Amino acid sequence: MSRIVYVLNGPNLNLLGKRQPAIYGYETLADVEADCRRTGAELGLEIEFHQSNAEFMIIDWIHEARERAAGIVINPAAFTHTSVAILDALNACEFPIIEVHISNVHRREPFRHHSYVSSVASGVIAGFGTQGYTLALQRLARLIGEAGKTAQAS
Ligand code: CA2
Repeated sequence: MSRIVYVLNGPNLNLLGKRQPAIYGYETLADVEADCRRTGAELGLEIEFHQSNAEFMIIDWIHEARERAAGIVINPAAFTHTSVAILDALNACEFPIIEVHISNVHRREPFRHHSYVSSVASGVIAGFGTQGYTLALQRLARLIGEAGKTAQAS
């Protein structure tokens, strides 16, 4: 069974650590990637880490993950609140999906309170800073492990 996990990041997250540290902290996206790779190694997961400002790139990575991965951690950034296309792509996946937001979106502007992605996510993490990514990987490892056990038992 696959142990590949895609960690996908939406628009402007390439600016992490370089602007608005009061909201998003001081860690850069490269730091987040290193954290994910370290945690992934501890959990026996192979990490495919990507960021794009283009919606179609994120959709293409979801399609790729659908063919070869065991799960997705996704911070769709602003596409969270706008993209039916990303929701449709995620709906075609049969593995667990964890939605991550660095900030607590529910404490921010009302337009950030609705997420298209949450309806297809196994779980949502918001407001834990960049630590949310490693928490999401820990949960995903548990869910993937459980799926593996069920498959073996049946
Ligand atoms: O809290 C999150 O992780 C968000 O997904 C971040 C998105 C925002 O649109 C969502 O509502 C919540 C924005 C990502 C932009 O990241 C920046 C980082 C540093 C400087 C500027 C933007």
